[in-house]
Amino acid sequence: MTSLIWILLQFLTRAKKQFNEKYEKNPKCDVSLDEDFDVKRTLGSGSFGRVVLAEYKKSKKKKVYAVKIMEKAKVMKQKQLDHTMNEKRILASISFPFIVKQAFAFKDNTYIYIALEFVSGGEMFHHLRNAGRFGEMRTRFYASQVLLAFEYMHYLDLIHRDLKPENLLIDHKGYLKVTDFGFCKKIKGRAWTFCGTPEYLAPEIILSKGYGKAVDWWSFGILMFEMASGQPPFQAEKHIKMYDMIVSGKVEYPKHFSAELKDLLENLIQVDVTKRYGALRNGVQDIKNHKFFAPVDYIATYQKRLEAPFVPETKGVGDDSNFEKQDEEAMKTSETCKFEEEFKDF
Ligand code: ISQ
Repeated sequence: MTSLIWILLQFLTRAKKQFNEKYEKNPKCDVSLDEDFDVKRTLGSGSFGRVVLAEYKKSKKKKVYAVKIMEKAKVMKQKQLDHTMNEKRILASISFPFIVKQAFAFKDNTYIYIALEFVSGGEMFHHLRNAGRFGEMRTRFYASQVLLAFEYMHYLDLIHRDLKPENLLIDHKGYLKVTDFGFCKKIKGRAWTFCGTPEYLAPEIILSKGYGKAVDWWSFGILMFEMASGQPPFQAEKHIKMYDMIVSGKVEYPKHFSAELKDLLENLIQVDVTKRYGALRNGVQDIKNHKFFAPVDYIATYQKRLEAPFVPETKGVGDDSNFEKQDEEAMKTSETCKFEEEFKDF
């Protein structure tokens, strides 16, 4: 074994031990939205609820967070109780430069809250649509960070299951943070739940087979395709049609893709799981050592020592100008605690 691989294994072994210790503890925070935060505005919303920018009132230096707010009644109605508990517990235990950090998790009578570090550069989705597509150097810069984040997560037995440009934030230095752990799960064997985003679903999920970490490498291939071309490879108005295209695995590669990028994607967007890169005997090494990633210095990337190909414009702590305006919604209040038993461990 070369010494670099040995150092990597030592790093991952220690990271796994630290993660598991925190994961078993599942500690509680004694904070509340009204007492401790000054809510500024909504940054984004989805079926789960919304994310607001909020200033933490109890610190001397100005500190802002992106607070994810989920209504307990909605979580229950959408059968997302287990997913929500997973999200909070995993985010509280995880620590990696390219994964968003959780500062607090708390609840009140109506809602549950996850306060995350505020990542000021905005969603990759927004920058990708503005640029049309990213060049291969920029695609490689972002992909190498997702690659390291997934290597770390998979070693900890975590699958993310919802990789897409909307769930990648760009920080003030131009580096990425993976966010939205709503479908993330700690799992040793197989998973069976149908979840994710249609364009990014692996064929084995669509075909209701038991599936594993390889689904993240499929979506990693879709993400790289979308970054380098501006569009995901499988698109159709009706989901059922899109699913047919996905399970057929026929991909048209743009002429401008380099031979290296095309070769890598042919091995990631691979319907046969026994042939898909990331899921073979050498695991993630087949991807890290692929020709497309040959220019990447993974240590310098991990240490954020490389100059980013694009640095978002940000003007100081709490500048939210990289996030589009959203409709604001009034908060509900309740005299009684909703679903107290169901959320007791949150
Ligand atoms: C962190 N910073 C800005 C926006 C965010 C949206 C969702 C999750 C975390 C975030």
